[in-house]
Amino acid sequence: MLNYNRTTEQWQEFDRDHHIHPFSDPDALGKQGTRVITKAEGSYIYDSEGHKILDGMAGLWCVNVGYGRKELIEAADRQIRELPYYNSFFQTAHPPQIELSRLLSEVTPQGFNHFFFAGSGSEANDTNVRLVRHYWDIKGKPEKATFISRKNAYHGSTLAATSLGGMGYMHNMGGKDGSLLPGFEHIGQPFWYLEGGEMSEDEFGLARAQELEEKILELGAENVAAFIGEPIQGAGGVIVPPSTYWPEIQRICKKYDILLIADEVICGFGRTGSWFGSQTFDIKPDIITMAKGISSGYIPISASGIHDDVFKVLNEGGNINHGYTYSGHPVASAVAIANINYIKDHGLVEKVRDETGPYLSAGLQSLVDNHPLVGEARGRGMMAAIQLVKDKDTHEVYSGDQDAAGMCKNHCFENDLIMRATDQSMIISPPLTISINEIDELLDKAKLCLDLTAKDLGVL
Ligand code: PXG
Repeated sequence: MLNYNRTTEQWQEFDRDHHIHPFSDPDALGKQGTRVITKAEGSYIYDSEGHKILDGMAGLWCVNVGYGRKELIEAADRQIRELPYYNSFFQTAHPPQIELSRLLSEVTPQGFNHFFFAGSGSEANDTNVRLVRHYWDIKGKPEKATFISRKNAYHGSTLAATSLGGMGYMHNMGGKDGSLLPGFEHIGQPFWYLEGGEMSEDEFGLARAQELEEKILELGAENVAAFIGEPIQGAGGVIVPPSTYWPEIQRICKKYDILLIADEVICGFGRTGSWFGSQTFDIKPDIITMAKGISSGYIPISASGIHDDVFKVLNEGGNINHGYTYSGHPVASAVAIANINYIKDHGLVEKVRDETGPYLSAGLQSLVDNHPLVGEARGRGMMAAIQLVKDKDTHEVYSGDQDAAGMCKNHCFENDLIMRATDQSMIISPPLTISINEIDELLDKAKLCLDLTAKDLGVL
């Protein structure tokens, strides 16, 4: 039995001595000590010192239904007793994975009726790479194998997902481009506020989308398999593309016969005020990557949604030589079903679209209007970023020792609010169940931490 009664110091010591953390410097973290999170309820997490912390990040963009929902807990409990594991490799299946596939065909956009399961967003994107290459091979075009993505995109941390992603520091782990596979190319991101220069937002959206056409022509359309993009880039800093961007991407993919993959790992399951970000931006993808909100992070599971037009080809292509021990795991599938039903039964997508999304957005806009550090607030629904700037007119950001976002993140930590720093943006992505009162608390605390940061920087 796990001993829950250790002291914070003991947890920190064992953590330092035995645990390697993701995306962290082990030596620096060991010296700093970790914050030990022991329980959670609703929109709040609690640490081993008894602090009650408002979770403005829903874990890691994933706890869409909030913590402690008995429907999900009971689904796991029942399924682990009934059938804790069985595979679906050798002509077998089980009720949870079958039912989850059916339910996903109901909530995903029209034309998505087939789903391949994995354990994480990264594995789902690896699956996409393999299925897309298989698709083109079946169609007699095996040379159509290169993937185009964007700089500063995040698609996961396996080798293929790292390569799909556009994070230079990830590519360079293991030496220059040491983690970048051949066959993966990257174009500019549609980040108008910091990269738009003299262009209008609409002009810039078109220009960045047209980089796809230039890249396809450079590589030869006969060599390009697919374009992948998050409807709104999440980990990259909640980058909302100009309205001209996605229609142009769509046009180009169609013109050159390139598949379009929408990575909905963050945007999916209500976060942008639609079931999927593709619906918010009217994107018509061929493949959808789903994870995180599919089970609200209660248990690991992900899925690749395959459009009928693509599935028809795969269905005629013989064996799919791909799969994971935990593809469509029964307990994970049962929790995902309970989670999707919870989102439906509580009208969370509509709540985000009509009530809490506009409320959060108005609150953030008032920071833009009134706070010296806030240059822009961007986002949709329950997914937002506050852009910190040194100069609101030129959009110049702080740099070097004046790491405004790093300072702000530390103040949030001390004031029991989880708000992430990405470059010079503060990220907000709370549970979709967050109440209006809790949003007020989030905004009040955010303002307090921005004020403290402004004081540190000598601008207040
Ligand atoms: N696609 C997207 C769009 C993601 O945001 C993944 C794929 C990979 O999912 P897995 O389950 O393999 O982690 C993600 C994950 C951050 C951060 O710092 C974001 C993610 C993961 C870790 C850190 O914002 N997103």
